[in-house]
Amino acid sequence: AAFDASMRNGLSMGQFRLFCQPQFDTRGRLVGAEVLLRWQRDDDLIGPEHFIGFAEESGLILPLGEHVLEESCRALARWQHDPALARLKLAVNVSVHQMRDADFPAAMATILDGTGAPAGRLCLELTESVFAENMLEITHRMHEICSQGVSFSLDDFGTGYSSLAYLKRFPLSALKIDRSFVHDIGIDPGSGSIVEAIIALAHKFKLDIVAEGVEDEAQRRFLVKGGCSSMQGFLLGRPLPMAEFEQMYRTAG
Ligand code: G
Ligand code: G
Ligand code: MN
Ligand code: NA
Repeated sequence: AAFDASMRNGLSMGQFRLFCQPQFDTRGRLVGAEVLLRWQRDDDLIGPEHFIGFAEESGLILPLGEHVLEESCRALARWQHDPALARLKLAVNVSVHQMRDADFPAAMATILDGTGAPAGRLCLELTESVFAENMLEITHRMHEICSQGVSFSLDDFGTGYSSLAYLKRFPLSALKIDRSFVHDIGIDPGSGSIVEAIIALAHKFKLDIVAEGVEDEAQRRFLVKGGCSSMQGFLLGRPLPMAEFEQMYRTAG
């Protein structure tokens, strides 16, 4: 409860900060970024694994999630004025609790409207846990949001409650290969085969594919050869505070 009050206070004080991790295509061109939330509590920078679960239990995830979407859309709107940033897509993690909220599509529309963000540049990342929800309700909500121009990707693909049937039923634009498979590419041939199978599956379903957790050149080469369209990881770029990300990748001069 004390942690809860502290989080609530942190949200009102603007302590939840957006970091951006760059994403690149196979030719090494910057194509977008994933937004990763951090809690700057005095001198401590706290990662999402320490607070998202609590925020979900307390319901704070709804205003917190709106804060993340609002700031992300502000960034997308701002980026339209810089040629190097204007073509980037921004991927935002969305909790299943947000997808359960019937008001979520309307809140999304209000944020897009208020910020003037180009909806086509926003992608919401869901995890396979949404597929344990009421399927009709979730697909309906996804379609409402898609009709605004926003797209969806499936995060941590292959690790959870996945059924290939979902790839057909849900309006998805991309799959993200979980970093555990990428990590094991050079270690265990089975992981390489899983990665190849996921890429083949994505192609069949006409989905883009993003590999996460690319840490070395051998992994990158394997993914490029396998036909993976984009990737992110410490080899290519660490998550940076939004302002530093903009500074690093904006048009020089
Ligand atoms: O940044 P880091 O690798 O520590 O993120 C860990 C996990 O926290 C990620 O897998 C991501 O799904 C989740 N996460 C990061 N930012 C957000 C956010 O803004 N909202 C939600 N719901 N989850 C997030
Ligand atoms: O949404 P998701 O849980 O997949 O978030 C990605 C997480 O992975 C973030 O917390 C980010 O800090 C982390 N991450 C990003 N790149 C790498 C990487 O190359 N290696 C590892 N181990 N973690 C990474
Ligand atoms: Mn993610
Ligand atoms: Na992931």
